[in-house]
Amino acid sequence: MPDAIDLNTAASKDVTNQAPVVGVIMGSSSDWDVMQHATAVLDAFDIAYEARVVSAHRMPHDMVEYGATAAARGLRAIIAGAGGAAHLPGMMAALTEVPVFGVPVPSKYLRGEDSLLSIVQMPKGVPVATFAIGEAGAANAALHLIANLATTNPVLREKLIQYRTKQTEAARSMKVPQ
Ligand code: RP5
Repeated sequence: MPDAIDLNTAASKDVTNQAPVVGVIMGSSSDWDVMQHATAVLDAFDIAYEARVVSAHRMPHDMVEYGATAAARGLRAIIAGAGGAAHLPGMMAALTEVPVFGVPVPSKYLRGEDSLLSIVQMPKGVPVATFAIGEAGAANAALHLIANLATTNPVLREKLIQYRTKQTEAARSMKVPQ
């Protein structure tokens, strides 16, 4: 797991001295419990990222600025998580040509079905690659992004194959509880 960080007090988390290639953004620090499953995968694959709160509704001008500068700052992908009226991934996709991977965060009353539908139902022409609600979606967004980067990066491809092989071995060694 990555270091625990307080996104209320930390404007951003930059994991290495390298320029980030992935932006992990979320609508609230309350999304971090879920979104840290994306950054844990990026940590495991040594991908330089930044993690920030960029609320579509509470800080819309910051969101516009983030999207407008994402490509020029060298971001190759953005993982955006939000819950409820989850406009952040879609708005980010509208603001930049950098590919956006959307993670529906479980919400208090509708358990994230609202988040999922808000993120997945994009109008034609402005895509958000949308993943499962919650932790699996966050981790899989990062893994899918890595699979894309690995198509042109043999070192990353080898790491991804090793990761998948370990997963297969773990599944094969599973026993049904007696
Ligand atoms: C959304 O509202 C956030 O993405 C979060 O999932 C949800 C609730 O935010 P908080 O009230 O917990 O800050 O914008």
